[in-house]
Amino acid sequence: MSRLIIISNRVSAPKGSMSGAQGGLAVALQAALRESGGIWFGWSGEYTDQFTGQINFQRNEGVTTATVDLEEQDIEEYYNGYANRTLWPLFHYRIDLAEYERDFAGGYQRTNERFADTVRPLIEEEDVIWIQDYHMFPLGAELRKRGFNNRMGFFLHIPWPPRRLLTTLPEAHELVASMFAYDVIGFHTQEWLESFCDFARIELGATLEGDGVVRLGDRTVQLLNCPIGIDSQDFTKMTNSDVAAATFDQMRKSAVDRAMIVGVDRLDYSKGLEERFNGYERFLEENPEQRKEQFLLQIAPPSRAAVDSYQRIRARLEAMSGHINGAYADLDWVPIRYVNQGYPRDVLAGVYRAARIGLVTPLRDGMNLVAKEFVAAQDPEDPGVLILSRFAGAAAQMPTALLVNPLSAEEIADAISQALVMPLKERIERWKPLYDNVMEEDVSWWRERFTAALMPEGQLQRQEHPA
Ligand code: ADQ
Repeated sequence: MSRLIIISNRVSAPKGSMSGAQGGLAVALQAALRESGGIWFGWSGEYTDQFTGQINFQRNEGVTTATVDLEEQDIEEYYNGYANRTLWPLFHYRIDLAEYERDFAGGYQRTNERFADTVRPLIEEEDVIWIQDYHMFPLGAELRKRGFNNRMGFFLHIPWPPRRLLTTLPEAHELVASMFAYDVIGFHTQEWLESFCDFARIELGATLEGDGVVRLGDRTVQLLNCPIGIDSQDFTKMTNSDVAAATFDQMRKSAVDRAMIVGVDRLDYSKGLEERFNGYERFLEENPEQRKEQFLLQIAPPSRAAVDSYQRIRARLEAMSGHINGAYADLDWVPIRYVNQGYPRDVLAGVYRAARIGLVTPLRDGMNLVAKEFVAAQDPEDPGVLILSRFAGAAAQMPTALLVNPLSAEEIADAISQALVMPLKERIERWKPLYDNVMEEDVSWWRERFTAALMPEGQLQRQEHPA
C-alpha cells in the first residue's frame, strides 16, 4: 500500500487535545496516516523572521507530523489576506466583502511555493498526496512543476461559487487551470461540483468526458461528490459521557421547563447569525403566546479576529442581542443567551441533547457539521427538531429537517413556531432518517470514499505530467 501524504494549512494535534470538526477530521485523517505510515505536513502556527524551510518533525500515537514556520508577511498575505479576505468571502458568495489585492495574491502564491519546496524532500515515488482546502489550491501544480508524478487529490471544505461570481476574482482562470494538476477533486455536494465544472467548461474550455471526468489540454481530473460527516462513534461516546449527562441536567434545570433553541457556530458572517437573530425576533414579535415558553442559546466563539469584517459582525451581534433582550426580556425571562466562547465536545453534546430545536442557518456553508452533531446527540425517544438552511451543504443529505431560506426572517420565525409545537411522532419521523444518515455517512465513510477514488483498487494509475 502507498503512503499517504496529507497537506493542509494547519496540522491538527493528536487525539485528546482537539475539538469540533477539526477533531473529527483530524481523527479520520490520522487513522488514514496510521494505516499507510504517512506524514501530515503544514504550517506550524509559528512565525520566523527569515523563512528557512526547516521542518519540525513530531511523532505521536503512530502519526508523523511535519511542520514549517512562516514569516509574518506570509501569514498576513496568504492566510489573513488571500485565504480569509479574498477566497473565503468570495466562495461564500460575499463579493461585497471580498478584497482583491495583488499583494495577497502574490503572497498566497509565494507561500504555496514555499510549501512545495519544503515538502519536496519528504515525498517518495509511490506516495499518494492529498491536499486539503482553499489555502492550497495551487500547491498541486507547484509540485508538478517540481517534477512529481504522484497521484494527487484535493478536497474543498467550503462551497464552490457560481461561475459569474468567480469571474470577479482577477486570478480565477489561472487558479482553476492550476487545479488540473490534481487527479481527483472532492466537493461536499453535487451543486459545488457542478459549479466548478461550469467554470472549467465555459471559462477555460474544458470538456466533459462523462462520469465526473473533465479534461483540460492533456490533463484529466475526476470530480467527486463526497460529503464529509462527523466522527459518529466518537460523538456517540461523547453523548453518553458523564460530562454530557451533567451538562444536560444543568441545562434542563436552568431552562425551567422552557424549550431551548440552540445555535452553535464560529462567529463568522457566513453562518447567518444576524439573519438568525432577525428571524428569532420576528418569531417573538409574531407569536406572543409562545414567547416565554422558550429561549435561544447562541454559542459563538470569535474567530479570525485579525480580519475587520469579523470585528464588525461581532459588534453587530452584540448590539442585536442587546436590542432584542432589551425589547422583550421580563423579570423572570431573557430571550437570548449569547455566549462568546467555545466548549469541549462532550459539553456541546449535552447542550444539543437538552435542546428542543437546533437552529443551523448559514447563508452558505460547505457542509456544516453542527447540524450533524445536533442530530447525533438527540434522545431517540424524544428527539429535538433540526431547522436547517437550504444553503448548507448538509441540506442535500438532510431532507427531513425543517429546511428554511436563512435570508427570510419569516421562514425562520415560522419554522421555530412549527418546531415548538411539533408532535412527538412527527419529530421522530423527521429525526430518524437524519440520524441513520449521520451514522452511516460519517467521517470514515468520507475518507474511504475519497481515498478509494484517489487510489483506485489500491493501484496507482499514473498520468504523464509534462513539467
Ligand atoms: P467550519 O466553518 O468551522 O468548517 P462546521 O462544519 O460547522 O464549520 O464545524 C464547526 C465545528 O466546530 C463543529 O464540530 C462544532 O462543534 C465546532 N464548534 C463550533 N462552535 C463551537 C463552540 N462554541 N465550541 C466548541 N466547538 C464549536 C469548515 C466548513 C464547513 C465544513 C467543515 C468540514 O466551513 O462547511 O462542514 O469545514 O469540512
